[in-house]
Amino acid sequence: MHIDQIILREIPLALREPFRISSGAIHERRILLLELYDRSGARAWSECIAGEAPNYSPETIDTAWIIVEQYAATRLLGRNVEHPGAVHAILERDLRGHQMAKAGLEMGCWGLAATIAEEPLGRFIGGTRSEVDVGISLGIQASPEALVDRARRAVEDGYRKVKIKIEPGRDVEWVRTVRAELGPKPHLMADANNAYTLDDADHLAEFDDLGLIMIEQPLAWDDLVRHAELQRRIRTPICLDESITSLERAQDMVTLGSGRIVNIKPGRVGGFASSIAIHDYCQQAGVPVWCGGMFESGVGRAYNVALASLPNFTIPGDISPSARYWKADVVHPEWTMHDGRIRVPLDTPGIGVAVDEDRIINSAVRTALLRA
Ligand code: OSB
Ligand code: MG
Repeated sequence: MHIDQIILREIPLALREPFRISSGAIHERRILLLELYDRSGARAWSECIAGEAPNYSPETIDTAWIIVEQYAATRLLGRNVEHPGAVHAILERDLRGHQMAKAGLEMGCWGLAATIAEEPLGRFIGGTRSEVDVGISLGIQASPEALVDRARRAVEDGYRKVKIKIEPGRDVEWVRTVRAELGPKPHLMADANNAYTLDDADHLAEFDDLGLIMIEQPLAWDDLVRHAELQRRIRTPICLDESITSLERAQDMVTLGSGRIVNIKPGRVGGFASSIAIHDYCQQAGVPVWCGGMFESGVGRAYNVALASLPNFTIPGDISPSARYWKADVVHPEWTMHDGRIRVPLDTPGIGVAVDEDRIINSAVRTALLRA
């Protein structure tokens, strides 16, 4: 692989409905897409998941743009890279943090390598599934009744897991209402996005009789030690999202007992090599993993679907179909769900979907062309 050009583009993508989590709301995504060109003429699209504001991680689309443009892309341009598995180390050396910026490039290299190898991305990385189980992430609603209504519709639509965003004042009682209305069967979980402290441990323990499959990231975004203390005080398994930014943090989670499940978002951990390493480590440690989402366009979703085809992704991912997010996605075919599953594209080499290039070029609000 020999990348000689990378194009960055930002496009606006309006959400069908606003999405609110404990740390902020979004109405429209600013999507950062990358296009990588190999010297052979092969090309691949990828996506950087950084958000609009630094309320999930310290990164934003604007910081990611600067890091890719000024520091990271030059390390790959004009350089011969034997295998995409080597890219993570190239980008890590003396470039601290900025996992999302690095991951946009790193994952693009995997997409490009799979394209050149004429293999579907899922198979190229060792995926074994031909379908992945789908969950939905429900933002904080206006009332418990509205939440019950959304959750009921999700179950009727076939989603295999319903994740409920929570915050103080909209937590145990709201989830209890959903459980009471929907019965014991649906797989329910809660995601707090750091809204609590250890002082809330007794309150969080009230989730224990609601049969949740997990509670995601109740405490601070970079914490492991307090999560370990909390896990000793509640029975509901803790799943870490924000806190897991590398293989080492996943190992620390297991060593400290900070959680029992890992949400892997490839963008959050620096890309596919790191995601696969976390997957493999968790598999041998007996820790289930699932693929999280960041309201990606269909391009980022292609990478999540491929990743989730690895064998230890045993819990349904936040990989909903295109229509859950957008009026029209930027890929063809759009991602669709059948019986609560999304098919892993195995007939097409590379990321498995075609990108609507005209629409992306015409709607780009900024573009940067980077050359060797
Ligand atoms: O915590 O998982 C999260 C979206 C934005 C920021 C953080 C999170 C989320 C989601 C979205 O839950 C899941 C999806 O993409 O469907
Ligand atoms: Mg989360």
